[in-house]
Amino acid sequence: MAPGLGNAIGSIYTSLMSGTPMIVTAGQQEQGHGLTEPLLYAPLVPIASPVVKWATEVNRIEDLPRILRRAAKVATTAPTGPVFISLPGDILNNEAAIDMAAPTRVDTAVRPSDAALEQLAKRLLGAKKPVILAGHEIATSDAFAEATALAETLGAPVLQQTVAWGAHFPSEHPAYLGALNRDQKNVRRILSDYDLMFCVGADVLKMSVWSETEPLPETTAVAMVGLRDWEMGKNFPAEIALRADVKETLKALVPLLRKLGGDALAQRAKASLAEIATRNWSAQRAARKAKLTAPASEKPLHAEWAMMRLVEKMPKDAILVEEGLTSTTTLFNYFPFRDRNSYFGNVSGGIGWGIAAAVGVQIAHPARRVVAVIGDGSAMYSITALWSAANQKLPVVFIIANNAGYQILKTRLKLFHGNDTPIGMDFNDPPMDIAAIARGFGVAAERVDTAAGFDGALDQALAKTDGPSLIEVMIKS
Ligand SMILES: Cc1ncc(C[n+]2csc(CCOP(=O)(O)OP(=O)(O)O)c2C)c(N)n1
Ligand SMILES: [Mg+2]
Repeated sequence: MAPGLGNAIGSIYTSLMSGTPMIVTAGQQEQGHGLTEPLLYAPLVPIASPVVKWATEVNRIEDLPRILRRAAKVATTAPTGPVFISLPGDILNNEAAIDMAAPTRVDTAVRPSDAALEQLAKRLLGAKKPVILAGHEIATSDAFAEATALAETLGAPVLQQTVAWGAHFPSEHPAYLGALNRDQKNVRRILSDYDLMFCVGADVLKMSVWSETEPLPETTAVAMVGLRDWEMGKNFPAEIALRADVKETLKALVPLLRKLGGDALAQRAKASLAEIATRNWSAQRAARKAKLTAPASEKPLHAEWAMMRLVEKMPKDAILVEEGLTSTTTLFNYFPFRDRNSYFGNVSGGIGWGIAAAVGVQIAHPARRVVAVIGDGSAMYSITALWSAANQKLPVVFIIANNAGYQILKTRLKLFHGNDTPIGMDFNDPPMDIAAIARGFGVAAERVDTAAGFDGALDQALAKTDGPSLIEVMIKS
């Protein structure tokens, strides 16, 4: 129905951005009945169209096999994404003997031609100072090993793409410097050190807020490989753009680089990696940790300390789901991406994703622990998913960072407009008791506001495996 689909649009928008191969269905009024404009009616296909790869309505039950097979093929073919099928009531109530026919899957694990690979290899070897931009296709094509081999072979530093919504490169690898942020000036300053940016399955400098500054310096050339040609040259011209699978390409490219580069490349790469190691992600983490002191009696807690402690206490193979906004900016200085499923973040910026996402990730990875860190404001958009976690007895540990408001909006209002009197962005009248809300959904929950309280609650939550726990941690903005 139209209002139901409307409610789902924010989530479908997010799945379009993450390329989630998904078939979304919605029931529709019976064909003909819709014409009378009953309650809950509006044409569904035009509502869904802007946020899916393909949207259609079933008009005859005999068309179902063709439509379902096509929907599955479209959703799973790179670039993957959601599709939508509207199901009128008369179709849902109809019956027919149907042959579902056989599925079609398009194999996109392709590599570039030999000539294109050689051109790319020579361009990379000819660069004075190349940098690798690691994107989400490294995760989706399962190419951590190939991507680290590329960085080691070239001796090039690795930056994660500006919307770092997944684990796209192992943080503790010596070549890893961290993620680029979405501050155009900052990104431009960082990239101005490099004469070539090799984008590996990455979005090219996707930003949030307008700025007069272009994030790509004119002196940084772009080479790209990945399955999404829409991204190539979309905003910045790419000198080399290869539509191909990241893993297959790197498997062929790395040996070619070694062959063409020989001993000289090996020497240069070794020296370069040693230099990068002095300022890489691990070095930054050590320096940061050394400066951080435990806030013995401070209330509420500093977000950075809470994030550092959380990472210390999380099991090594735990999966982090994150929608913490201002409370989690420092989390990524401590939490290392170890494998491609170790982290899931909000790709679209549409808040309300986190609690529901944690439920989905825990169902997808029953053998691993899911720890979800979510802002108080964001939590309110899909708070009902706590009930689903309880209903499914999922051992998710939810950490709700309560700073009593939409802190990021307050910060931006001040930063961009000099306005220090935000309206409607505080949750202090009355204050929200999120632990009580969670208990109302059947989730074991506790509020903490001290370091010792946070430690104790975390130990208890991690020890509980028969259902979800929630820790509401009071955070200083
Ligand atoms: C669906 C949706 N509605 C509104 C917004 C605008 N918005 C962006 S951040 C934010 C507040 C987030 O608050 P919270 O989760 O408490 O994090 P904090 O900023 O306090 O760290 C809002 C309302 C959005 N991005 N998506
Ligand atoms: Mg908040």
